[in-house]
Amino acid sequence: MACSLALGAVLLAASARAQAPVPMVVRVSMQEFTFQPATIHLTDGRPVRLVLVNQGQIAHQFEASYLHALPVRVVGDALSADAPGLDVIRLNPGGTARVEFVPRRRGRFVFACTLEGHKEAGMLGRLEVR
Ligand SMILES: [Cu+2]
Repeated sequence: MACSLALGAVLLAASARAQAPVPMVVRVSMQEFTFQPATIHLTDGRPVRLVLVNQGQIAHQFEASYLHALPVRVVGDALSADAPGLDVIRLNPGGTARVEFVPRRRGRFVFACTLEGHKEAGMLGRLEVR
């Protein structure tokens, strides 16, 4: 009895994994002083994986108030973390990180590099969630 219950749980886990939607992958390049692309189109409810890559000569950050209170998974060169929200990700030159989340609100939301002077120099963009 206990044995068949365990098997059922395994089958359930396997089918849940098979049905998990494939995330939309968007590569976002960071450099002095731009994000490329500057406009990221997302779909409400569709999982997304942002692949942030710092291709500049100095450190840059990614901050979006949209992600402050949204569950996210961050996977970097040396870590993997699930968090109830994301404040900021800072990447050194050549650094890369993946940010995974499911958009839960439609609209247009600004993101930016919040290192001093970078946003003012034009290093910002927009999440468009439809
Ligand atoms: Cu910057």
